[in-house]
Amino acid sequence: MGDSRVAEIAEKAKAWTLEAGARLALSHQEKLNVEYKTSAADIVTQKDKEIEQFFVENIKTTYPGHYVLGEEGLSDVLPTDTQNGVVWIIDPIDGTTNFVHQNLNYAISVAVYIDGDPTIGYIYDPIKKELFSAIKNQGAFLNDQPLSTLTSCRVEEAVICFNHLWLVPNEKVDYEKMHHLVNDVRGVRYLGSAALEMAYVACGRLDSSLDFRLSPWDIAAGIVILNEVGAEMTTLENQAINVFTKSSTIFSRPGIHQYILEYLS
Ligand code: 2AM
Ligand code: CA
Ligand code: CA
Ligand code: CA
Repeated sequence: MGDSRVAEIAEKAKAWTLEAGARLALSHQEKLNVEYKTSAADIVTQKDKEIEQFFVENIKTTYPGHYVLGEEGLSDVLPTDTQNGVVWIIDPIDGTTNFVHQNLNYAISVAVYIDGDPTIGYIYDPIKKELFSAIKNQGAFLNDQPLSTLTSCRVEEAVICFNHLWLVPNEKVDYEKMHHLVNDVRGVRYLGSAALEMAYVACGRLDSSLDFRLSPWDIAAGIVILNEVGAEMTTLENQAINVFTKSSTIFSRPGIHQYILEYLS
């Protein structure tokens, strides 16, 4: 697909993302219906569904041949061959728990993958009005500010991001090794929005972000943005991430990435 066509799709994606964000920021005056998905820690509101529907309707009207993959499953079933065609990967609210409890620290994540290639990514925090964006090979931005290529940092200077479940007995990692890592780094933070955490690695607010179980809509836009700033990204087993499957993930500034992987092995 030519650059001008990509630019046109990116303009639409950006406009819809900003409009959806404005709607979410206003929705705090409304009463939220909180439903459980798999557990009380895994929730969805009517706003998640409304925002996903907003994207699906706009995309289907404007680009009838494009596919949509969204967390709340309001679009068509994706073809098994994701290497052909244009796929929009959307998380209408990433950080729904934060949306419900804090009214902040959540984001809309929108990506466009063209023939399997991570091409367009937007992560928008409508409360801070911060739009993280990238188009493949054209650099990444925070609003109009270009983001610099990430430089390496040492472990004792690193602020890393993961949740409390890593520090208690669990099926994924040796939690005692994680205790050593916690002792060695400068600080640990947990934001509660996987997409924003990736955006924060891209702009240097975090040095690494780790997660057990992310899905395509959590990471698709972040991957486009992180590619543009030279971040390292792998599964916890140091394999390449396949965006179309559920995976454990680490996204980091160079240098610190391999170091953390060694703690996990
Ligand atoms: P979500 O808010 O879109 O569900 C912390 O909860 C982060 O992990 C969020 O980015 C959240 O995305 C994501 N996440 C992925 N799978 C989850 C699950 N099963 N339960 C809660 N959060 C999940
Ligand atoms: Ca969810
Ligand atoms: Ca999510
Ligand atoms: Ca979500």
